[in-house]
Amino acid sequence: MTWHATALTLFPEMFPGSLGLSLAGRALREGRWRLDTVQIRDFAVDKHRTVDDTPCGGGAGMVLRPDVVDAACEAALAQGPGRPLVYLTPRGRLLDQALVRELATGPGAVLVCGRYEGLDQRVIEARGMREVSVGDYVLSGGEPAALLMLDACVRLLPGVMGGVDSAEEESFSASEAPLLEYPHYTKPAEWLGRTVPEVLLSGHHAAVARWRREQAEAATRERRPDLWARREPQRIAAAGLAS
Ligand code: 6GU
Repeated sequence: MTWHATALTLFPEMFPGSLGLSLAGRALREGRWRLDTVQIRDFAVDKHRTVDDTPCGGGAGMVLRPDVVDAACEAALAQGPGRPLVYLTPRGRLLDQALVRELATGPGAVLVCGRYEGLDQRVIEARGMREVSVGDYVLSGGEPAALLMLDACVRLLPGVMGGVDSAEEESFSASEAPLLEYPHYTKPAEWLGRTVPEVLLSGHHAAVARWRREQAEAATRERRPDLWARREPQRIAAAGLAS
């Protein structure tokens, strides 16, 4: 079955957006995945097509009504049942490659995009939505987060990344405590007085591999001490076994 995404949104014109111009867009046109949108406003019940209301208890902003969002979810799932509902919210668990892999290997996802202050908590619970954030910063809506998540999932689908083994070698693919990637260089060998590291021109494959590993470790230690700390225990355990 084709991997099937449905975006639930007040702004369906945002899909596929710039994804349509890239690898993911080509794969979409080739039928390697399917993308639908559901306009939440179509499920409003009153003549003004109201989707939101003021927060109970007071405060700023507006909250999307649970009955309206629930009806939109029902319509999305009718197009493809059995898919997880993912609510994009800064309150969610952080998106990581493990979750991307899990979603990409499943049947697809319904991506619920909030605007305003968000969704009424009751529809999140009643529908068993998985709450996911794409980082510790605030977007004006869930749509850019949904597009980001789609990009990350779609590139893992069979036949999307043209036979490249880069999907395996990259940061965050293989192990649970990955390293950042080593830096990359191409021609010319000198540019604006900056040279390509000597070892990369040496033809010495083992030396290149060693240099890249050192660079990856240094970058991870300096830029992502959180990732480095997660892999330190592994290394110690491995050294202990070796001795
Ligand atoms: Cl998923 N939505 C919004 N509105 N802001 C975010 C986010 C999601 N993830 C990080 N910031």
